[in-house]
Amino acid sequence: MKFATAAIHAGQEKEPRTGAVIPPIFQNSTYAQTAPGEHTGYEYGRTQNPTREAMEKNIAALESGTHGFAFSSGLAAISTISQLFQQGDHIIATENVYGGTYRYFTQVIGKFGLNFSWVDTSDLQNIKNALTTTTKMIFIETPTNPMLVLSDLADIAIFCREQQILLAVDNTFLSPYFQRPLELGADIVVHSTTKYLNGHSDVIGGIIVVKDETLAEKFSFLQNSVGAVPGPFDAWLVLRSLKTLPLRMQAHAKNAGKIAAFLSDHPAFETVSYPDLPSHPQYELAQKQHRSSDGKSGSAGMVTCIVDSFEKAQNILCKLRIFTLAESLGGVESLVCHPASMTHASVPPEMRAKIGLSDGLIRFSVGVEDADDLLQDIAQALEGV
Ligand code: P1T
Repeated sequence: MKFATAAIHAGQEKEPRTGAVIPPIFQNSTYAQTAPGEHTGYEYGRTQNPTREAMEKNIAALESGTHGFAFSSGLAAISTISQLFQQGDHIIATENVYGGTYRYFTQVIGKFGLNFSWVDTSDLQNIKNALTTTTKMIFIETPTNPMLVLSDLADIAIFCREQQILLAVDNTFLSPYFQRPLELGADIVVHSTTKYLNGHSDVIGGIIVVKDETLAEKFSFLQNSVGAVPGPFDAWLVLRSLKTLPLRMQAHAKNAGKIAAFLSDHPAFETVSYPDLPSHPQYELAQKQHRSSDGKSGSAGMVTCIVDSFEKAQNILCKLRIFTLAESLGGVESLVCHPASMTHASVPPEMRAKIGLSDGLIRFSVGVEDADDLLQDIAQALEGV
């Protein structure tokens, strides 16, 4: 099945009693048993839910995986990955990740004896230098939030295979429409489904996808044992949204390309970053790695730019009208954010300085509105800057 067909049909069967075309919301916590231990395969809502299962199977198919495990947030999914490990284990992570991921790794699970090395994973040599005898996983975010730095997944996957360590990839910024890490050799893909997968800014959720039976067993055990599962209605909303993922991703990329080009022509900015701009230092890698399954390249809707002061950034952020100043991304409506004070406020200033996340950095999540309206909105916010 091709991607656009899988987005609409994978994991979904007509409901057997009525023939309902769309899987119903099974809003129940438990299932009747005919005798102790004799049941339909469904015992308890934390362990199994048919609506959640349909959504998990659908995303697993889109990511070229075999098993999906849904969670109540992206961070709940990321925290479940960390529970594969034990005290003394070492993880190499991309130095620029979402602020909440950094906070969880450093301030929560780091206290329980997991050790982290934060490196610029865009250069494989940095990963090699950080490797120790206790390294168990490399955790990559690509493109990074918000600096849009890429890591070469195929190269890193070869290294991980050689060293027999796991490769986990946060694929939130591109969605499986533009990047499928499992096809490039990764072991684990994780998403905040809050973003492009749901795409309508009305759900908080997360998912892990794998294609290895042993990892699938471990995540099935952890999902049930830890219990950070989404409710059926949230699972259903994501499933509904996935049907239009290809259409939305193409529209995000088209609009973002126009906005990135407009911003890069404007003198107000020190830098403008978008992986599909030829000026992006990893443009070639983006062309290779960010590909839909039918061969179209594209880099979704995240664009960042830097002005030389916080005051200038604030001025622009507050003047925008169609772009709403808010955390989050990946919805049909355009958002804008000031990462230093919002999404990455929990990253220490020294680390923000190291990765180039300055107070003048503005992050756009370009939605699917009419591009002319978005460009006009930005143009009026830039008047006098
Ligand atoms: O918010 P939650 O569903 O828990 O997802 C966390 C998360 C994980 N990974 C990436 C790459 C993310 O961007 C996020 C959440 N990010 C934002 C809320 C944001 O505005 O950047």
